[in-house]
This record gives sequence, C-alpha cells and structure tokens, in this order.
Amino acid sequence: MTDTIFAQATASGRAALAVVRLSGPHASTALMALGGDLPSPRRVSVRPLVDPVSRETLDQALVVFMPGPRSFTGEDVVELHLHGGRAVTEGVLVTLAALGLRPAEPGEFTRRAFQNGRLDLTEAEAIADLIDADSAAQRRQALDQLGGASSRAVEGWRTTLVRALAALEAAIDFPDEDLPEAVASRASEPLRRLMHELAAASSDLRGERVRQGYRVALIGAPNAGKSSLLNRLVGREAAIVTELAGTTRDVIEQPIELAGYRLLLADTAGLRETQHQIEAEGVRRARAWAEAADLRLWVVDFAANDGAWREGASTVRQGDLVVFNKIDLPEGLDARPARDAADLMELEPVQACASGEGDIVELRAALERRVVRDLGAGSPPAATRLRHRRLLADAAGHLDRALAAGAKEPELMAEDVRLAARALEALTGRVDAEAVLGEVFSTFCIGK
Ligand SMILES: Nc1nc2c(ncn2[C@@H]2O[C@H](COP(=O)(O)OP(=O)(O)OP(=O)(O)O)[C@@H](O)[C@H]2O)c(=O)[nH]1
Ligand SMILES: [Mg+2]
Repeated sequence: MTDTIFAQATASGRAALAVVRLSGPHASTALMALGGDLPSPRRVSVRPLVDPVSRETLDQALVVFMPGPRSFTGEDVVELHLHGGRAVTEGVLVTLAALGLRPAEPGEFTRRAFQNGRLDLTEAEAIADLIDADSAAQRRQALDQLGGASSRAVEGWRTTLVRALAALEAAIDFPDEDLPEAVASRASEPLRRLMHELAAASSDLRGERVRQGYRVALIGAPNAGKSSLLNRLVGREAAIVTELAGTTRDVIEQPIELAGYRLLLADTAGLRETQHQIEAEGVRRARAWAEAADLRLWVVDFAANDGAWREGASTVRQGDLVVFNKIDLPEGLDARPARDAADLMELEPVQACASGEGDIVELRAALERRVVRDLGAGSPPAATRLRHRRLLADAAGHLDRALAAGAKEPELMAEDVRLAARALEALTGRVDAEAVLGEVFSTFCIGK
C-alpha cells in the first residue's frame, strides 16, 4: 500500500495564503483528525484546524477533500488553504508528520498522477514547464502540451504503426489469405510518409527554443558597437563599452523578452586576427557561440573606413541580419562594399544608433519579426525537449530499417515497425517509463 504524502504547494515564507496538499489513503483520516470531520467531496469548507494531541488551534482554514480516482493524483487528495504565516504552516506541517504522513519528494504528486494514469509523461513534463514559464510563449506551449498536443500527435503516429503492424502480422501468421510480401509492399508508402514526418518532428527545435530561449549572437569587428547594442536591447549596462577596440572578451549572455518570446542575446568579442592570448580565446568563443545560434546580428560600423567589417563575413549565414550601426555619424568610405557583401548573402539590413539619443527601433522590430516567424508559425511542435526529439529520431530510424527490409523480409519489417512504435510509447511513458521517471520528476519542485 502506498503511503500518504504531504507538502506545502506554495512558496515558503510569509504570505497571505499557503496551500498544503495531501495525497494517499490516509489523506481523509488526517483531515478528520485536524478538522473534526470529513467535508463533502469537492466542496470548499471552513474548518478550524486543531492539533489532535495538544488540542491547540492551528488555523481557521479552507479545506477541500477530493476523493480518488477523480483527483489530480488519482488518490484521495486534501488541500488545506491556510493563512500564510510561518507559525501556521509550520504548525500544520509538524502535525501532519506527527500523524504519520510523509513529506513528499520533488514532483511526487505529479509522479503519482502519472502512475495512476491521470497524465502521460509529456503532460507531466508540461506541468513542470508551466511552473517554469516566464514568457507568454512558454506558457502557451506548456498549456498546449498539458492539453495533450504532443500526446495526440504521438498517439496518431503510433496508431498508424500499430495498424501497419497488425496487417503485417496477420499476413505472416496466415500467409494463405494475403501474401506477407504484398501486405509489406502496400504498407511501405504510408510508412515512408510517416518516417519523413517523424524525422521532421525530431529536428524541429522550436519547442526547445521557446523553453530555453531563441539564441541571438551579436558579432562583428571590434568597436562596431556590439556591446552598446546589447545594452540598449536589455535596457541596462550589462556589458562594458569603451572606445578601445577589443573591449569585450567573454561571451556575455543576457535574456530578454520580445513579442512574448524569451530570447538569449550574446555579446561577443570583436572578430579580428590577434596575437593576444586572451583576446584570441574571446574570438574563438565568439565564433563558436555564433555558430550554434539561431540568428546572428552582424554589426557593421557605418562610420569606419578601415575595412574591419570584413571579419564578420565568414561567421554570418545567409538570411541573418546585418546591422549598420552608428548611423548618427557620417558614412564611412567602406560602407558600399559592406552593403554589397550583405546583399550577396541575402542579409536583412537594419540601421541602428546604439549611443546617445539614437534609436534601435528598427532592430527591435526586425528581431521581433524573426522570432515570431521562426518559433510562432505552424502547428505546435510535438517535441519540446531533447528527450522527445531523441525518441522521435529513434522511431524514424527504425522505420528506415523497416523500409529497407521491405517486402522481401516482412518479418524483419514487422520487427522494426514494432520498435518504432516502442520508441513512441516511451515518449508518452506507456512503456519503459521507470528508466526516465527519475530524470523527468527530479526537476520538479516539492508540492507538485
Ligand atoms: N556615435 C556613435 N557611437 C557609437 C555607437 N555605438 C557605439 N558607439 C561607440 O563606439 C565605441 C565602441 O562601442 P562598443 O559597444 O564597446 O563596441 P564593441 O563592438 O562592443 O567593441 P569590442 O567589444 O571592442 O569588440 C564606444 O565608444 C561607443 O560609445 C553609435 O551608434 N553611434
Ligand atoms: Mg564589446
């Protein structure tokens, strides 16, 4: 028999309210011990909570009893809405422990919900994401996933696989009714389509970018104004700005929110050939960060006439942004070739003035358009974390092998289709759940 767990579900510290949650077979007896009787299910009632040993009143609280299996965890659940004073919550928690209940581990309530079939694994992960959500897009994505967006996509794919598998197995077991080779070749086309769909979903990074931030690197020649632009975008002096070329060495990462999305901006060392050991390491890091970024802002000093801007050209990619900075100053001699280079790489040009009274309105708008275009378009992603993408890639890989076995070896084909379905089942936690449970639930906070 499982034990009964309890935890404060709200943040600790002085507050107007604190919610303590109980789940397990003794939740109702604990409530009766504290509150005197058992209120009607799923109705909010007022009860004085009294320590059953000392008879001391601990609080005047709102209590709710939610009997299983129609509760969050699927077990009997009690919620105590206390006054949020430290002495109140402490008194109630100590009393619950004295009644023999056990303090919950992080994520244990959600884990029980999963184990009792109230949620699948992606929905449990969505709860963690919802609690971690800082931006509107993160909230939207977590709610979509909690509403079953990922589960439905995965279930749909799995159903296709299971149907194909059933037909194949039937033909293998009763080859006189339908030749296994014929069934295998009929199944190939839909399975190939599914393989492409799975492969696309496994390389779709939108979900992870929404959760972790859309990565934008500021790169360019020394002194172009990268640090100044970063400071303007984040709204504070996060990076040191001087008139000396080679000021920034470390990568300075700063999150911002734009159009409801979380972006991770990185200011980097100015790109140039240098003998200086520290600066050279800075340039190496700048290139590495830019390489892995979702978008690069190539900052070009509109006023400089030294040709230094060329350094950025090897790091920037087709479709990135080129920011002509310092437009408050007279145009430098070398701006023409810079524009031509930008045209050649189909960079979107933006003008900016990072210092003084100048503005970066155009840059901010361009960034906003990019993040909305790259993360906001299309249907919600099926994968929102690496775990999902790996399993989708596994499934696609098994299908690839199934198709290679093809009509010549229907038994082998069936086996690989079965493995593909397995991978999808691991994604929602239908199989092999034990292995990932620790990983999934350890990131939760206590009381969830
Ligand atoms: N007039 C003018 N000056 C600017 C503008 N943007 C930056 N500056 C100045 O240019 C100099 C270099 O700016 P930084 O932001 O440090 O340039 P950086 O690209 O980070 O330089 P490194 O870190 O050395 O690579 C500073 O003196 C800034 O005040 C601008 O739009 N207009
Ligand atoms: Mg700098």
